[in-house]
Amino acid sequence: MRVLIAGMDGYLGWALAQYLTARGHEVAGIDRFLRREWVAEIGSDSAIPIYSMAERLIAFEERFGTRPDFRVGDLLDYDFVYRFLAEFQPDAIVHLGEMPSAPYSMIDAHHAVWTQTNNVMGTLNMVFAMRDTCPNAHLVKLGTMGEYGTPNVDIPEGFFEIEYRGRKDRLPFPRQAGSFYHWSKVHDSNNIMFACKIWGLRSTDIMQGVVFGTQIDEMGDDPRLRTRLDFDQAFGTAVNRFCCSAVIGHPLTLFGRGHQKRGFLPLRDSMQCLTLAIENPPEAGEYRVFNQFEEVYDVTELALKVQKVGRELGLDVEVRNIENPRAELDEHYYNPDHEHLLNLGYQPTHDVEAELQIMLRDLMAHKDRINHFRDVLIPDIRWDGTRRKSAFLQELSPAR
Ligand code: USQ
Repeated sequence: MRVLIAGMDGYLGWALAQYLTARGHEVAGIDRFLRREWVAEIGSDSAIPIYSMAERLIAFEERFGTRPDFRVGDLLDYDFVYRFLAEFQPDAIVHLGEMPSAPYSMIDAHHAVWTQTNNVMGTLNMVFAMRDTCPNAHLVKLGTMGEYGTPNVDIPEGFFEIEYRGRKDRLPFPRQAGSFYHWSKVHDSNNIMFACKIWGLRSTDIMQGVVFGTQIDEMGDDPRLRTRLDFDQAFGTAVNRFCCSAVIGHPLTLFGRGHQKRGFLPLRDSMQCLTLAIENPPEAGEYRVFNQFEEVYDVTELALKVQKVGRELGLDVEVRNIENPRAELDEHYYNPDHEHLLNLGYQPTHDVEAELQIMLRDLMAHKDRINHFRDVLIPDIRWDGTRRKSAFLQELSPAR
């Protein structure tokens, strides 16, 4: 299939380009390299060194015998999106090209407005360009499990049957996102659902959990094929942060009581699931929702697993609860469905500890690099709009 990846330079996009090419798909890519700029703005860098796109593409061709048709461009530039879609005529578009950080969107008005403008307008440009150039293509849109929030009832995959005042309907399950970033994904979902309804487009909206992992097998040993791995307070996800902390002897930071439950999945499972969605498109006019995660874990449970695996590798790993900079429940019910991908053949990686061991070994090779940026492990972006650190955080990093 001809697959266009928007956001090909990112954590998922660069891995997906390799995973799909290795399976015989023809890949094209778009990126404006904003992720590199955002992480630099936070004062950090990827723990795993990453190369320029020019160097990446040379390595790609050496390994796979072909390279993606890659263009530097902005999804907010409608003419650019229109022209590229018209020319490439994709069978599937994987839209990963959004600002992905909840804390970044909560810094101030500027960051919140920017996040929603970038994410919502980029997706609108994408669906309009699809309508006018490749209406039969399949839009695989990266949403987030965070769209649902943490309701005190089970979470279905997008829709649920409801009986209200004696009448029944199948309606979108209520969304209760927890940051302006997560709300941008809700707005995208609504716009895509509407575009499918009125224009007959087809889309899979992926409600993905929190991803962790440093590599997939397709990358081999070539450092130029490795994907980025962030650990700063904004762009680092929980387990990736825990592993980087473990490597440099920084306490693993559990926010609040640390009993937030989320769906987590290794990077290699994310690749498998996205590929299953691409290879099994919905009908024309169908908008379907997949909840994409391997299993639900409590963040403390994962921190303790990192501690255990770290100790086996000789690391001195401390786990500490700190004041939660976010406004979220840290003790709650959480039971989302995730049948759709399993029905398509998803085989989850159940050995989380083996994955953590690979991660810790990979990251131990970059200990000095992580240590250099260690201050970014400490969260000071708070949901109440202030940027201050608690006494405990001052003790960890008095310099900031
Ligand atoms: N957490 C800690 N300590 C940390 C970092 C996070 O306890 O050092 C907690 C957070 O408070 C939260 C949970 O771990 O309750 C997950 O936090 P996260 O930063 O790993 O994930 P989140 O902000 O929810 O966002 C990430 C990705 C985002 C994606 C989302 C999927 O950055 O793009 O949409 O995971 S989900 O969480 O299912 O909404």
